[in-house]
Amino acid sequence: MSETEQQQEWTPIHGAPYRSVPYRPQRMPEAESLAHAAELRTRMDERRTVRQFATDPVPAQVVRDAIACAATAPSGAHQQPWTFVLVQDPEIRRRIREAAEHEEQISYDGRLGEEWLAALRPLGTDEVKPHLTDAPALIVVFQQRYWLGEDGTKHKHYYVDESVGIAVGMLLSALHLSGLAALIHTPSPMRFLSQVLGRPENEKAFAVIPVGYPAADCEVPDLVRKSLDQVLVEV
Ligand code: IYR
Repeated sequence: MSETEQQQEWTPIHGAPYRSVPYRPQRMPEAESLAHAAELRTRMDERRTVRQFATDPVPAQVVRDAIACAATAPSGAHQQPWTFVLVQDPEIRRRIREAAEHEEQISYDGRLGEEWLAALRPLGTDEVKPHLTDAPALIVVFQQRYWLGEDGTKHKHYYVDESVGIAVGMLLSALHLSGLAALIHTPSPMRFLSQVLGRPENEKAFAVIPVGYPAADCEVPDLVRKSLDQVLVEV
């Protein structure tokens, strides 16, 4: 067990009462808090979704640490209903790309519908997905819809979409703040990911996240983010 991992192993004991422990983080002085918040806001605004990746390797431990950050996310009933599969093997990335492009071809040929295709046009996306093989790492995120007990009993998980969505948000933030670029890719349907990666039946693919450095000639759409005034209502 590495130093960064917790000493105590989590086990799925359903219904066990929680033991409370004191939580007394030192209160941050206001000036420090304001400075951190302003800096973080600037850093986060620099994040861009990247679709053109350099093939250079990334430090795997940075990705593992980002996944560990994601796994600190809050979750419904603290069920932590996520599995992150880190794929670096080029042959498996090739198989994922092949299957994703097969599905995307059908989607872009009309399965998405004209309204959806029109919404995507400004982004310039299509069925060709070089990022799946160019990026040196893929994180395939699975939701655990339920927990399968040793006796085969299914234990339902709650707020799985919300929990995994929050974890993925934290993952994207951690990757960005650690200097890596990422793309949240949602090939649809995603069943092929369970097959290629041999995941159990309680897991459902949620997203594929290529991770790497932007290509030397990377370009991103000239997007405008909503201003704070447009997204914040104060009452
Ligand atoms: N899954 C497709 C389509 C797609 C959908 C949305 I919403 C996007 O923001 C981008 C793409 C694809 O990955 O191309």
